[in-house]
Amino acid sequence: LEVEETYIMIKPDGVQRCLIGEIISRFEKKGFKLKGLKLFQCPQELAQEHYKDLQSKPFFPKLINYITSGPVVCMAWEGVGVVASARKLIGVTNPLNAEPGTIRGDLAVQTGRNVVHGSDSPENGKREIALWFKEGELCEWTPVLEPWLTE
Ligand code: YYY
Ligand code: MG
Repeated sequence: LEVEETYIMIKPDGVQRCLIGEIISRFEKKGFKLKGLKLFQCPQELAQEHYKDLQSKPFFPKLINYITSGPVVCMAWEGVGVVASARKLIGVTNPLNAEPGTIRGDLAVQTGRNVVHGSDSPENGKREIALWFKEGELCEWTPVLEPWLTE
């Protein structure tokens, strides 16, 4: 397993529902390293670029409206196997099918309001972090807890 980066985003419903702290704390407690964090009003064009693979889907316009309907919280997280692990913490796309204990399983009821995004591959992790963060917005740092999380 390799050190990877993933783009995690609290969607506008998560922000409006006051779930920012709850969601961030799940990744923080797990032991991944936070490298970037901001509250951000996403412009239409960025939402379209982020979800460009879903362009032809019938729900695409609704998805773009949802993601741009209020501020989101953008995060970059780093760790060994972080991409797949974060997807497990998040749970499957439809919150009704998401396992209890996952973010979507615990905190959401509909696919169109599933509170959080996570990159689906290390390549997309890199692509999405580059898309949502500017240079100088990411931090390289060594958490003091590192020796207690990794050997
Ligand atoms: O990666 P993940 O967010 O779990 O699902 P995707 O298949 O990438 O879809 C992105 C996003 O699109 C999903 O989180 C909600 C929305 N969506 C939808 O509104 N209706 C669907 N049938 C499928 C996805
Ligand atoms: Mg996806």
